[in-house]
Formats: sequence, C-alpha cells, structure tokens
Amino acid sequence: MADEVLLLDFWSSPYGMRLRVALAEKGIQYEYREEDLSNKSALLLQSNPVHKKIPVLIHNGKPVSESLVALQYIDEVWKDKTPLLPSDPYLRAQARFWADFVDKKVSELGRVVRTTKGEEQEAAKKEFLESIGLLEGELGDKPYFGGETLGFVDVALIPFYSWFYVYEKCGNFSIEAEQPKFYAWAKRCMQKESVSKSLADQKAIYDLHLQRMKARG
Ligand code: GSH
Repeated sequence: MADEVLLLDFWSSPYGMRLRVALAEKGIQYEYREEDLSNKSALLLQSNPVHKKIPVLIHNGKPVSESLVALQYIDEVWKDKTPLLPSDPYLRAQARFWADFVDKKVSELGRVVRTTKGEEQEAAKKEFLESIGLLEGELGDKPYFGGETLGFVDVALIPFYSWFYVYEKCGNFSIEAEQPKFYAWAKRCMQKESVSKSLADQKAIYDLHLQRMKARG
C-alpha cells in the first residue's frame, strides 16, 4: 500500500517548515493542507487534541504532533533516504540537544525581539546573538551541522531564516553583520532546493508580522 502522508500546516510556521524540508529532503510525496488558525479544522482538533497546533503529520491516518517529534518520526520511517540523525547514539543525543536549544533559545528569544521594545527587547537581542554564537561554535568548520550533508539540527534551525528579516527590522540589527559565519551557513542551506522551496519569503512574513501587530493594537 502506498503511504498516505498529509501535512496540516500554516505557511509562515517555522515548525511546519521543518517538516516540509525533511519531506523534500527524503523525496516523500505528501498532501499539504493549509489551516486557518483562527478557525481550526475538525481534523486538526481531532489530530492534535492536546495542543491544537500545527504542524501535524498524518501518516496513513495516524497523527504525529510536535515538529521535532514528527521530524524524528520522518527520519525513522524513511530511514534509507538521506538520514537526518547520525547513527551513533551519542551524536544523536547531541543533535537532539541542539534542536531543543533552537526551540528554547532561537525561537523564544526571536519572539521576544519581535514583540517587545526597550530594555526587554535589548536583553533578548543580546541573548539571541549569544545563542547564535553558541550555535556557530557547534557548527565549527563543517558546512552543515550534520557534517557534509543537511542534518537534524540544520532542518530544525533553518526555518527561522524566514523570520530573520522580522527580527532584524524589529530589533534594528543585522544578523549577517553580527554573525557572518552563521549567516553563511544559512545561505548555504538556502542553496538547496529542499530548503528554498519549503521556506516562506522573508518579506511576506514581515507583512504578516505587521498585520498581526496592528491587529493586537
Ligand atoms: N512546539 C510546537 C511544534 O514544534 O510543533 C509549536 C507549534 C506552534 O507553535 N504552532 C503554531 C500554532 O499552531 C503556529 S507557528 N498556533 C496556533 C495556536 O496556538 O492556536
């Protein structure tokens, strides 16, 4: 039986982009279904009853929620094609550590940079750049976090590139000027079709951000 793969997603979601990149890297055919997050579908509510969030990957009728969990699921199910996690258990643990760091630091601090002002924003900006610095240290001289090929941490992190412009405009700083090596890594990832075709346009995300901030008042 052919696999039925459905992705419940929303175009600007960095979490959804992770799954889009992974599915593209592995060459998996799937149906993409855009959710209206202000009027969530019955399928989304039923598939992710705990968090009620996208993305949800539905594989042969079985839902998998939380992007990092779904990313590992994709890697395990389609393990013969372009593995994302290394085979060594210690290196796997390290990759999971840094992917978790992306959620706890890059994603969270990016949110604070784009939604606050003044001292709170300055502190978040400083910590955001420090976190990027730590990631640069982990990258070292490798082309990708996965080594010579895109790996788990690359896929977990690169979607935030779509949000860089928002962070930079809101925080009035340049990630490229502050962290050129990290920026070069992002550009390298963007040269891959699996990434460039899966990521949302930076300016479109900035427009969405402005609309959301306006709606908030
Ligand atoms: N930790 C979750 C993951 O990694 O999948 C985060 C998912 C998430 O925050 N999704 C947002 C969402 O569905 C869109 S980017 N928001 C709708 C809501 O909170 O009602």
